[in-house]
Amino acid sequence: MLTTNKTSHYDTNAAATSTAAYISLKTVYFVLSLIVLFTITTIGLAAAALAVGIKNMSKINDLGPSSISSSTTVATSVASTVATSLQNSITAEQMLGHLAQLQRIADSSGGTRAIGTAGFNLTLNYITDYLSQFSNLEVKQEFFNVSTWRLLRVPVFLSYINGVEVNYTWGPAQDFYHMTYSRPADFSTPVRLTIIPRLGCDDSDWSAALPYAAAGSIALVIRGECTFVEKVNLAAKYNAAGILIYNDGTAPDRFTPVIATAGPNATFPALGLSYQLGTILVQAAQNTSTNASVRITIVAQYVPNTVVGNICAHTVTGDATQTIVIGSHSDSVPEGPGINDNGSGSAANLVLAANLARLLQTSTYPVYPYRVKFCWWGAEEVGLLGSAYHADVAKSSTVLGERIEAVRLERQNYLVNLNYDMLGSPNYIFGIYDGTTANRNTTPANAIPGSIRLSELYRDWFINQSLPWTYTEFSGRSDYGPFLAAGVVASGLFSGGDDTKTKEERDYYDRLLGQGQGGIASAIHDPCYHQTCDSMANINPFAYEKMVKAAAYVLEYLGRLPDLKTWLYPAPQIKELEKALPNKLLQKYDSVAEFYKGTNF
Ligand SMILES: *C1O[C@H](CO)[C@@H](O)[C@H](O)[C@H]1NC(C)=O
Ligand SMILES: *[C@@H]1O[C@H](CO)[C@@H](O)[C@H](O)[C@H]1NC(C)=O
Ligand SMILES: *[C@@H]1O[C@H](CO)[C@@H](O)[C@H](O)[C@H]1NC(C)=O
Ligand SMILES: *[C@@H]1O[C@H](CO)[C@@H](O)[C@H](O)[C@H]1NC(C)=O
Ligand SMILES: *[C@@H]1O[C@H](CO)[C@@H](O)[C@H](O)[C@H]1NC(C)=O
Ligand SMILES: *[C@@H]1O[C@H](CO)[C@@H](O)[C@H](O)[C@H]1NC(C)=O
Ligand SMILES: *[C@@H]1O[C@H](CO)[C@@H](O)[C@H](O)[C@H]1NC(C)=O
Ligand SMILES: *[C@@H]1O[C@H](CO)[C@@H](O)[C@H](O)[C@H]1NC(C)=O
Repeated sequence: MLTTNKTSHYDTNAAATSTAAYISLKTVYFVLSLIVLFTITTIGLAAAALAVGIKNMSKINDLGPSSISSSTTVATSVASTVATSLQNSITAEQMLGHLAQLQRIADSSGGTRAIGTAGFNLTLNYITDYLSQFSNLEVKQEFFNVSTWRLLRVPVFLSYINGVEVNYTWGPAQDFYHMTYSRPADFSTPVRLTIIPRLGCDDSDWSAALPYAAAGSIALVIRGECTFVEKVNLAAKYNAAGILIYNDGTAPDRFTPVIATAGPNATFPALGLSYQLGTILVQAAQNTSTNASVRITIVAQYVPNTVVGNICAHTVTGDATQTIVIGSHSDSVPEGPGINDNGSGSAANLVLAANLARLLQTSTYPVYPYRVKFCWWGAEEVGLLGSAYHADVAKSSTVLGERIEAVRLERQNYLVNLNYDMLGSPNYIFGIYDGTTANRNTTPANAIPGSIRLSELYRDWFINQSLPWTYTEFSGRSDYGPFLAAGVVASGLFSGGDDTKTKEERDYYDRLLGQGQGGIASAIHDPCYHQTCDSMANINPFAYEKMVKAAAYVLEYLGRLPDLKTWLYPAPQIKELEKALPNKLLQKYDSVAEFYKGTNF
């Protein structure tokens, strides 16, 4: 998850608060070109054919108390609630058991589960093996290619002011840090610095660069107002030789280097600087007689075809042409193990999948008329590539049960996509995607009324449980985006990322949860967002369990509706919306662009 999902919380940068995190270079990947080669191998995985991973897994299992090593954990917890509900079958321990395994995988793989690393592959093996061993779901993997850059050495950054060379220190809490997607660089001679006035968010800023034109210069830009990617895109438009985005020192967590992504359009080196270094360079660059210039060396290897996998597992009962898709992402960012982001979503999805599969096999639990498909998307952290890939394939699929065809609803097989990203943030909110905020320029009218209904269904669950809840932006910046844009109703939950808990929010949560339980005002929801400390200790088990119970409630509710399609796609409301909206979408949804738009400022 790379997004600030709430409106007007664009001014935090959790990553910049990092103090500890040094990254093992062996494992630092940064992804650049996102041209995904749409060659695909879909492998149906019969449980019997799974000899490979099982061996590894039993090794993993021996390490901990996860439900996988003792199938009884799952079995008993489900068995005792057989006659009741999916919701009652959920316990935090089940999710935490899986998270412990994901944490071990990250620990054994250089601290990350990012795509292109062993940690990512082991994550996929773990999910596949677990489902094959402990559920009767039909498991399928699909593979696609993503191009990445792998950082091979610590980048070097030198300044020359009045002829004096200074060599700065790389690191998230040091002087500078490379931005994800930065291109390699090796400036043999220093390149002049220039200052982009104001915030570098408009053409007028870039055409007023001082003392030199942006073209051919290294541009110094302060963070703020617009996203990092927007600044980088303008730097590209004005032919800058590189970009340095520096922190603004406006809060205690805004002094360390900006840690950010440059987005896939960067064609030049892009670094985040500390407030102090930014200030020094701006001062020097203002005065042309200092002859301020810099040298940057970034050594990285282009890895053209990193194989990334999606996993989907579906129930063996239910109508395939009416499928409920439950998604979460399986990758982390390179900077950390990704336990809340999105280990928490991945583990929740595993528990939902295994528990539902068990319940559906018990005689007292009514079989849903619909197929349920649980998916773990790869490469979310580099632009929602896994889910976008799957949705694209579904749009041209001729396989019954795997089709997205929003225009002729009777041929639409994927009825709804429920997305679970971060669910256990320490300073959490009970966040529900607000269907009313779907982008009207990229979302077909028929997906909107159902998405609003789903928001209300989650909300009512929290209200009934006397729990607080918060609507969060439904921006298309997570894995549901490609489905929504294809006309599939979508919704989901989000416990908060790099945005800040307000005092009002804290007070409201305090009121409902008990004095002192409402979290910390003015602190971000997940202080370990995209960092090494996004580990097991970074999970709030109470919030996590409630979120997954809410997810279970909604799944069961939908599964038991007599006419899900009509509930999700109410014709009168869709007609009304169609009248109000232009009959053609004004904008094509672009998962990569949407994803990076969400990057904090
Ligand atoms: C968890 O899943 C969500 C939603 O798909 C995603 O945005 C997030 O980045 C994921 N986090 C990790 C660590 O995989
Ligand atoms: C990925 O790229 C490699 C090398 O070009 C190719 O051999 C392979 O078939 C591709 N795999 C997929 C799944 O597209
Ligand atoms: C991960 O798995 C893919 C697909 O099987 C393979 O091509 C790749 O080499 C593996 N990567 C690592 C780091 O193990
Ligand atoms: C700058 O420091 C780095 C890291 O200490 C070192 O590898 C590099 O050689 C230094 N470069 C110069 C020009 O001093
Ligand atoms: C500009 O830099 C030169 C050389 O360092 C210095 O002598 C001069 O005082 C500076 N001028 C201003 C206005 O700071
Ligand atoms: C300015 O700096 C560049 C690079 O360090 C150098 O080549 C050039 O001679 C310097 N010019 C002056 C006037 O100092
Ligand atoms: C909330 O409680 C009411 C009254 O018991 C019930 O009718 C409704 O279905 C419940 N809704 C949810 C979402 O739990
Ligand atoms: C990259 O540039 C293209 C062309 O200007 C633009 O359409 C696209 O949205 C940009 N991508 C991102 C991630 O900003």
